[in-house]
Parts: sequence; structure tokens; C-alpha cells
Amino acid sequence: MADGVQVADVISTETADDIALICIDNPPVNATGHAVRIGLSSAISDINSAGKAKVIALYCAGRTFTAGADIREFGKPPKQPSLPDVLNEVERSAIPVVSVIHGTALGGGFEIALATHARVAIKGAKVGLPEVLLGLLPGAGGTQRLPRLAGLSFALDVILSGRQVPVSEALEKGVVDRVVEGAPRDVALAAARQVLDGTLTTRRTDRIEAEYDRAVLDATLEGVRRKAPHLFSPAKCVEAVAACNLPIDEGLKVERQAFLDCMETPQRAGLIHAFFGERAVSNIAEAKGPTREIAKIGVIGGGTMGSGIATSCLIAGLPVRLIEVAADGLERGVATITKNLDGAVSRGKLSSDKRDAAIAMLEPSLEMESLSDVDLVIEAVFEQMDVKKDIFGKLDAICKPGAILASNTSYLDIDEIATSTNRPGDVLGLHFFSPAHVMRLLEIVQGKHTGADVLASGFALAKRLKKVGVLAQVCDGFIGNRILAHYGLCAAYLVLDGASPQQVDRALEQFGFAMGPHKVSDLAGLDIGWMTRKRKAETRDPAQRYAGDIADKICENGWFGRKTGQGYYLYDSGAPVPNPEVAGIIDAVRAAKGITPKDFSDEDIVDRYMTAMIVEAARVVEDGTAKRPVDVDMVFLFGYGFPRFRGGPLHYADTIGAAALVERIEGYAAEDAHYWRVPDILRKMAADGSTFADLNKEG
Ligand code: T1G
Repeated sequence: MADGVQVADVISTETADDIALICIDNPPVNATGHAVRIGLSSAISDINSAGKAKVIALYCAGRTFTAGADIREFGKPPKQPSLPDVLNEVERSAIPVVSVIHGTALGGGFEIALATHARVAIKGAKVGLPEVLLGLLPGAGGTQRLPRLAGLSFALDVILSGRQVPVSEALEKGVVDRVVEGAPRDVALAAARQVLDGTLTTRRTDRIEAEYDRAVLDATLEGVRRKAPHLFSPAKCVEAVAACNLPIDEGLKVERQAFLDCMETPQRAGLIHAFFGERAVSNIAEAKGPTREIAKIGVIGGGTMGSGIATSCLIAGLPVRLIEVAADGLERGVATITKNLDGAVSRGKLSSDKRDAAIAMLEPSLEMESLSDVDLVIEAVFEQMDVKKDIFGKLDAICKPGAILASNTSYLDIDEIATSTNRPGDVLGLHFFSPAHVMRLLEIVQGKHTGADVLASGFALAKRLKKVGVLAQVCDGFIGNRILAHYGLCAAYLVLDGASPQQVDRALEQFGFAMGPHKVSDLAGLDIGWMTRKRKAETRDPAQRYAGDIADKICENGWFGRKTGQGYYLYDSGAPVPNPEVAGIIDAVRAAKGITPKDFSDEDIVDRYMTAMIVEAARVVEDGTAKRPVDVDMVFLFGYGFPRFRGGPLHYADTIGAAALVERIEGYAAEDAHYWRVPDILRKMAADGSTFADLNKEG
């Protein structure tokens, strides 16, 4: 028994006619948890001690060969035997061991195969070492055995990319010996017989001389430092692989130490939080239960969002009827969709055949009446309530009973939209993020009358589109945009009070954001924020310090960012350069407001910006707009370019601690007590020592 798991339940052996079969059966992905390690070690040892078998064949039950170590064990005290030790026993087995790979042999799973003496793959399988995506490195011999089998460059590519390698490619590289068809156990028996009759050669990986090229390693190290300056484990991967010219026991020691170095980092914790979080957000009651069939979709609006949404649905194999009010708009929509699909093909994300099939499933129309037979309509038109209510009123009359009516609105009240229909139970929000055929986040907004099956259908659609569906309740901006509105103020206050836009951007890019907030605004279009400020002008809280003066003046010049060639930056010479005119605007606004600019350190900028994000994120959890902290984290990882290795704003908050955050906010409140207020939830956590991770467990 190990961790409540009977070893016999996860490992079984059969012996007959000189052949011993070992089967790992540990659903759902045959992870090499403690019981599996104990069982595999015992099986190898017992078969060798019995001395009857002349060959061992190792395979897995279920849908895949083992997908690696049990990630849930990470961060807990390690339990013996470790996987590296078990794999040394496999490699040093006097009886040759052949492994049979099916599904996705990843991480420690692929490392098991590398430690066996021959590898037979079942057609369609993939192998890979994705540890770097978890802030780790292959810690069970992968950095030592893969270079020996397939050469330094291929090993570095696989280990640093974390990509899944089709076994057809692995065969070419000599990593697998055969690619066959059949069921794993049958293939295992056949492979064992081929070893016995000499038609399948076995060899110990550790006895193969690894090709070695210091120049390749040095160039690779320079490359990873340049490409991912924030990440810790890529350089450690190279360090471990660089030991493959040593005797394997020494190389494995270097690998082990490098692995343990990675295991200790907050980056490993953040990336594993992201891995499980991506799955947790749809692992909720609202995403389960009966759904309505969605076989045909209507999209209203051929603008950027509507075209992106239509593209996403077409790529998923869903026929789309695209509605526009005028022929030129419809033509633009079709052209944008075509461009999106061609872009997916050129990026290698879509085959040409699938691109053609997608185009064939697109039916443009000027007639809203043509939506009478669709199962779901996604409205993506102008963000004005009266426009949306008019459309939903018409859809109510046109669409068949049971059709789902969704709005892609990014902040408007779904409940109010639903009042323009006689079927509020069929109405929900499906908030896509631009570009909708690329960004994986989908906020699924639950109206107070949204039917349970309609909500579950939203999650089913997210899965079909390979999106990360996150449940959100109705409020201005739902989860992401509501929080963005708050910390966006912080960025504006920093510039009003003394920092430059480029300093704020640089500080946050050094923290890990792909782009700072001013570059993001320039990219999205400064006019969007300008319209929002105007929309909110009449209802703005007078106690709130207005932060839009600088951006307003930039917009009044017609400078809307990339789309006009200038905003906070100039875009006419490739890389963006700070717009020199903006400095003058900033000085003038400060002078008019009587602000004496002060210096901010990059650290102070990051602390303020992140604390502002955490404050509103905490409120969003506190008032139930988001179900749990992890839902907010995933919104930011998949919709807002938050650095994945930091796990998300509330995972990051736990690395600071509630008490420290409360103290920090109270310090800032001395400057602006209205903006800087401590959320009750944070004060409670500071008092009882709980964390956002604890709240996630409460679910
Ligand atoms: N450990 C624990 N649970 C895992 C797991 C793992 N390695 N992989 C998947 N699961 C859970 C997952 O959380 C989900 O649980 C269920 O299995 C189905 O997964 C020593 C140290 C294999 C391609 O990084 O890439 O080995 O939500 O929804 O879409 O060097 O899972 O149902 O409760 O993703 O069909 C390296 C990670 C580990 C592989 C299948 N291995 N897994 O995808 O199903 S580190 C990985 C995947 C390591 C060694 C090092 C995918 C998949 P629940 P799923 P899927």
C-alpha cells in the first residue's frame, strides 16, 4: 500500500514461455506515483531473481503509456524509491526489457521508455519531456539518455521546447525502434517474441556514447537566456544535458541536483498551479450535467471579434452563419475570416485541407431570419445596450425554441439584455478575447435566469473550441475587465505622479509581462479607453481621483496607438519608441494639477501595480463574481498575458502573504484612501493566516 493505493492495483505481471509482461494500470494517465514506483521496482527485481523469463515487456493499460511523475506529489516530501533509482534498476536488468508506447509517453513516462532496452511505439503515439513547462527538467535520466539515443541537438530541442514528438519522428531519430499497430498487450507479446528470435535488437542506453559539442551547448544556453530571461529551468536543462559526456552515474547526479534546484523555485509552484488551474476551472458542477446540442452556430457581426469568433468555431468544425447588416461589412467579415484561417495555416496550426473545409462551412448572410435553424447565436456587435437589446428582441422571434442566445459583450449586463427576450433561460454571456481565434480564455457569464443546461453548453462549447472556459457572474467587466479597470488606474496614477509610461512598461516587462500596460493600450487602441471614460463620466465616483487627463489629451490629438501610428509610442520605425510629444502632455497635466513629480523605483512600480490587481481580484472572489481564486488566476493567464510562471495574481499574492499586503495597502492609503482600501477578505486572511490556495481547496 502506498498513499492509500494498493501496489497490486496499479502493477501486474504475467510470465509464460520465457516472456514476462509488466502492466502499469494507474488511471487516468498512469502517472508514476509512489505505488507504481514500488511495484515497477519489485516486478523487475522479482523477475530477475526468478531467472525464468528471458525477456520483459512493459506496457500500460488505459488510454496512454505513463504521462510522467504524479505532479500532485510535487512540493511534498519525496518518497522512496525515487523514479531515477527505479529506472536505473530497469536499465541494469540482466533480462532485456522492451517497452511499448501508446498515447502520450511524457516526462517520467518517456524516461521509463528511454531506460528500457528497446522501444516499440503504437502508431499515432507521441513522446515528450514537458518538464520545462512545469518549471522543471527531466529528472529521471531524460537529460542523459535522450542525447545518447538521438544526439545532442534533438535532445536539447525536445527538452527545451517540451513539445510532443510524433513517434514517426522519434523513429527517424532512433529513439523508438519500431512503429506498429495493435493493442498494447498484443504488441508487447509480439515485441518480446521478436527479442527472443533476434529480430528486435536490444541495447542498454547507458552504454551508448553521447555525441558532445560544447559549442552547441554554449549557443543553446545563450539562446535560452535571451529568449526566456525570466525562467530558471531552461538554463538548468542545458546544464544537465551538458553532463551527458560524463559516465552516466555522474551525469545522473548532475541532473538530479539541477532537478532539485528547479523543484525549490516559486516558478515551479506557479507553473504547476497553472497546469492544474487550467483543468480546475471547468471541473465545477455548473460545467457538468445535460447540455444542448450545438451543431450549427450563428455569429452576428463581422468585425474583428465576430470574425475571430467565427474563425474559432470553423476551426473546431462547426458550421457558421455570419450575419452583417450591409454587404461591405459582410465582405470584410469573410475576408477577415479567410485571413485568420490562412494565418493559422502559415503558423502550422491548421492544415490546408481543414482550412478549405472551414471556409466551406461558412455561410455569410444579410438576413437575420436565416438564423431560424441554428442552435446557438453569438452576438458580437457594437457595445451599446440598446443595440444589443434590439438584436436579442429580434432573435427571440426568429430563433427556434431551445436555441441558445449569447452575447460577446465585454462588460454589459446580461440580465438586462435577457429582458428583451421571452426566453431569459436561453441567454448567457460568452466573452471571447481578441484575437478570438488565438486567445484561449472564454468568460462564461451566468445570468440570473440562465438555464443549467445552457451554462453547461457554454462549457461544452469552450472545450470544443479548445478554450479555457471560466464561470463569471454579471457585473461591469465580469472578472478580467473589472480587475483591469482598477489596476489600470494605478498605472495612470504612477504616470501622473512621476513615472514615465516607458518606465512603467519596462518595470512590468521585467516582472514578466510580455507587454507593459501602455504598449497594450496602444495595441488595443487608446480610443477604446477614451470611450469607456466618456461612458462612465456621468456615473464616476467624484471621490475617485480622475486618472484620464493624459490619455484624453493623447486621444484628442487623434493618437490612438498602433492603428494611427502613434500613441504612447511611435510605430513608424518597427520597434516602438516613446512618443516625445507625450512627455510634454504629461508635464502640462502635472503642472495643471499642481503635481510635483516624484521618483518611483521599478520595484515600487511593480508592487503598486500588482497590489492594485490583487485588491480588485480579491474583491471579485469576495463578492462571488468569480467562483474561486484559481478562476481569477486562469482569466489572467489565458486572457491578459500574465506571466505563467507566476501562476496568476492571487497565486502570486500568496507568495507575498495577506498580512504584508494589508500593511502595504495601508501604507499607500496615506496618499489616496479612496483608491487604496483593504478588502475585507484580505483583512480576514491576514488575521487567520489563510491563503488564496486555502480558498481554492474550499472550492
Ligand atoms: N500527474 C498527475 N495528474 C495528471 C498528470 C500528471 N503527470 N497528467 C495529467 N493528470 C491529470 C489531470 O490533472 C486530469 O485530472 C487528468 O489527469 C486528465 O488529464 C520525473 C518530474 C497526459 C497529455 O507534464 O500533458 O514526469 O482534472 O485533462 O487532455 O522527469 O494530462 O481529471 O482530475 O490533461 O487527455 C511530466 C502532463 C510530469 C504531462 C493528457 N508530465 N499531462 O491530456 O487529459 S513531471 C506532464 C498532460 C515528470 C520526471 C518529471 C496531459 C496529457 P482531472 P487531462 P488530456
